[in-house]
Amino acid sequence: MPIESLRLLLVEDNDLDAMFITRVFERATVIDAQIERASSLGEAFEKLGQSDFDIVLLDLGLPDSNGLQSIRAIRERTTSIPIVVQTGDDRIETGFAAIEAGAQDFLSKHDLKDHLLTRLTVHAILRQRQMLELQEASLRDSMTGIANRRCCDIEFKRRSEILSHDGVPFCVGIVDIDHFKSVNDSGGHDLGDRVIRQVARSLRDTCRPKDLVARIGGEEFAVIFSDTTIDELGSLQQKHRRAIEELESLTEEIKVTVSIGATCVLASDDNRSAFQRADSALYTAKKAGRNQCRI
Ligand code: GH3
Ligand code: MG
Ligand code: MG
Ligand code: MG
Ligand code: MG
Repeated sequence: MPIESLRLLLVEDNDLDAMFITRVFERATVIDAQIERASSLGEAFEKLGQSDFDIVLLDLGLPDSNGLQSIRAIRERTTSIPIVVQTGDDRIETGFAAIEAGAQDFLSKHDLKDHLLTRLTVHAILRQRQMLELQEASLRDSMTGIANRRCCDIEFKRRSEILSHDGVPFCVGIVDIDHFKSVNDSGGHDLGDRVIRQVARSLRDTCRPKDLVARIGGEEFAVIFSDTTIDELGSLQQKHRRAIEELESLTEEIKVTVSIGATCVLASDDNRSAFQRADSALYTAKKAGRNQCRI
């Protein structure tokens, strides 16, 4: 993963030290660092409140704080930013104490030149990766691995904007497993969970690459049919319904089917109004006997 730019908060009271570090980054070609300098812990707090940083490079001797106090004080404010400590004290114990206080790494001032760039870049890359993983996890349903409601809301908003700016139509559907309570009742909760995962997989495998399938409730899923008109909607719904009807049964007694209600989204719709229409269509499909689709 390339680091295009590194936002570094340099907390250093010594002008010469600060200049040296700034120059190391200016000369570097692999990384484009934006450095903000704070000369005291107080100033560092101000800057941390004002902008986002990828990393903090912290001098342990500051006019308004000293040693491990600085690390603890920063950690109280933010847990996610990596702190790399630089110290003139070469004893390994000092480094370990810094880690214990909440820093990610420590560098001796005596060999800063050799290690500064690589170590800071590595910490910044690790942090970016962690943030990406967190972001991805926040959009996924942990039980099925497909998108969750939050992801569905974001995609709905995106498609709505494309609809109003460029007139590209789209549709939404709600898929609900039929008589799911009886699956739980007869086969237990674990079997119920397996059925939910099986249905999620089928929906995901049946949808087109441009569509989104999300789990929005216990045994309820949403499909966002991108770039789709009402004329195409019926056959797309049926494709999903049939794929699930044809799934291999997990047990002999249980035949899994779903009902699907869908609607074409209007420019005047918001998330709620569109899904309410899909939900009424779903209700009609249930009342008509289940294992059916309605628009
Ligand atoms: P209908 O055909 O009308 O949809 O009937 P139904 O039984 O599927 O509908 P209902 O909404 O009454 O029941 C849904 C059940 O799903 C109730 C709840 O206990 C169960 N459920 C919800 N989330 C989960 C889950 O994550 N795992 C399992 N195993 N069951 C769940
Ligand atoms: Mg210093
Ligand atoms: Mg100092
Ligand atoms: Mg339901
Ligand atoms: Mg149901």
